[in-house]
Amino acid sequence: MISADDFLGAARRRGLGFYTGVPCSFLTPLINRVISDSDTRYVGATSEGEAVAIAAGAWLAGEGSVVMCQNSGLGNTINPLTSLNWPFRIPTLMVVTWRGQPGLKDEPQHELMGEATAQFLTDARVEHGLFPTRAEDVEPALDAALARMGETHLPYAFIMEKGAVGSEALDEAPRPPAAPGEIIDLSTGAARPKRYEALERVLAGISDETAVIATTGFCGRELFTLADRPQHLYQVGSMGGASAMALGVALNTERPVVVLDGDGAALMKLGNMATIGAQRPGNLVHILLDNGLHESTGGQATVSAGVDFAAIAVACGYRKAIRADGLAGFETGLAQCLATPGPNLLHVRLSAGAMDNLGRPTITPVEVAQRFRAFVTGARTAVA
Ligand SMILES: Cc1ncc(C[n+]2csc(CCOP(=O)(O)OP(=O)(O)O)c2C)c(N)n1
Repeated sequence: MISADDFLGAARRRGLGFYTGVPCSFLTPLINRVISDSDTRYVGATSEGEAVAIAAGAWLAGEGSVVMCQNSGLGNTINPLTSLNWPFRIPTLMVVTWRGQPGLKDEPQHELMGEATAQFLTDARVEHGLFPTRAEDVEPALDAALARMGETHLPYAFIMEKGAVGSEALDEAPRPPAAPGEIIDLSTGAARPKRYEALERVLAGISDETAVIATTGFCGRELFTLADRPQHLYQVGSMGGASAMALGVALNTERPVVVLDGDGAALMKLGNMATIGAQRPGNLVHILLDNGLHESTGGQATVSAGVDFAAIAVACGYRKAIRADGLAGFETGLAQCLATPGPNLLHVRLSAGAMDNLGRPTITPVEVAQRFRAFVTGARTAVA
């Protein structure tokens, strides 16, 4: 057994200070210490997949990041691990508990995943080893893991057995209730714009200092077709993960961060909005391009017509949520979102239809990630 500080201190000396995840009883001491220690930052995620995307965002902003989760939550990580970390080559350290370890008496719901944990990680291209349980093994284990992450540019997981870390009390300050956010309705019944027309207005309305993350499908392809710039991240997979990634970026940079989300994607990971509202990054603007469709896959309806995203955002803790239905309102709303501290949501209802000459990013995801990271961290150096 080690103490939480044995691990956290060694990790901190190696640049790992940003933690996110979902708790597990095997992880309790480590998580409790991360939360209690003012030198480490912990973002509680609503799902393990969201945590992987938040950690990826932190890495894109130059911060070493760690995801902590139960192995039963690995299923929630498979989409971002395979379609975000792998294609973009984003390394994250993971601490995954081993509930249902063969030979250990555990609950029936952990039996199958207990047998499958290592293979599951292998299949997701996540190299792994046992979490160190002797103090003298911590630094060599971390060095080996980080060396592999440096070589592969992929995540590495420590599999944590029961009782690996000695107990720690939780010293968590109660979260004060957030000042209520404001809903501004700029809807006028004007003709609904198309997504690319809104994207043109975004490009015209944001500063050159702004980092932009575009959700999967036509959104990123249209953004690339309109303009390809180092501050753009075209998130080709990990549907629903764009806003979580943007949160991870926003919490680790002083740059403005704009995320371009789709209604289908936002609905897939609605919990992201609760985490954004709780973390309240002042530099995050969440633009929801709502065409009521899964347009990129053939135009099947989403359920967004009955969803009041502005009300959800404010209920989650966003500072401001603006509704717009025409280009003029969209432009005004964007300016207001950028001018006042966030997180702010701009929800625009769009008409269907993509650009005629729709391209696909010709730059690879690896190049996109490296270029974006250089852009974001450049700002941090300048600001410091
Ligand atoms: C996990 C996952 N499920 C399904 C898909 C296939 N897919 C790609 S884009 C897309 C539609 C996204 O809809 P929305 O966010 O509303 O954006 P739009 O296509 O309308 O611009 C779907 C279903 C995917 N990429 N990932």
